[in-house]
Amino acid sequence: MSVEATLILVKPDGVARGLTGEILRRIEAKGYTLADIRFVNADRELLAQHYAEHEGKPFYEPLLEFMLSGPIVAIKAEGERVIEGFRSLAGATDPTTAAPGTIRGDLGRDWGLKVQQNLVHGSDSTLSAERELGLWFA
Ligand code: DAT
Ligand code: MG
Repeated sequence: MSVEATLILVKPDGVARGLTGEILRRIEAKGYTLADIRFVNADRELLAQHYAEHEGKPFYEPLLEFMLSGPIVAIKAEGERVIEGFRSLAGATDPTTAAPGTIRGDLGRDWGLKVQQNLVHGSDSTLSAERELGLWFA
């Protein structure tokens, strides 16, 4: 058994499009537990810490601008191998190529929008999960 906790974010596009419920439904339907949830208007400082690994990349500034553009729903989800499991539910980073059946593949749009508007974030390792949960659920 390896019960883990992960940080999931419904990004501003997901909240604005009214997809929070659908995303929560998929998390719960998979059998994961919602351990904590909050509505956050993130500031630059929080986002800079959250996306520290991407600082300096060409998409970093647009990514931060996008994440500042509206409210975010932050979720602490728990379950057996939930870190890997949610990444699998979310699908590939680019919604255009994300597999059908995934959140990004089914619900992500690409009509001139940017890759960063891909609905959700999920921690990618136990180390990042711990770090990110500390930032969003301080
Ligand atoms: P993921 O969210 O799948 O873990 P990531 O950690 O590599 O992807 O990147 C973080 C976010 O940055 C991602 O959700 C969307 C944005 N992003 C990544 N690569 C990008 C690119 N090539 N162009 C535009 N945005 C990008
Ligand atoms: Mg990532």
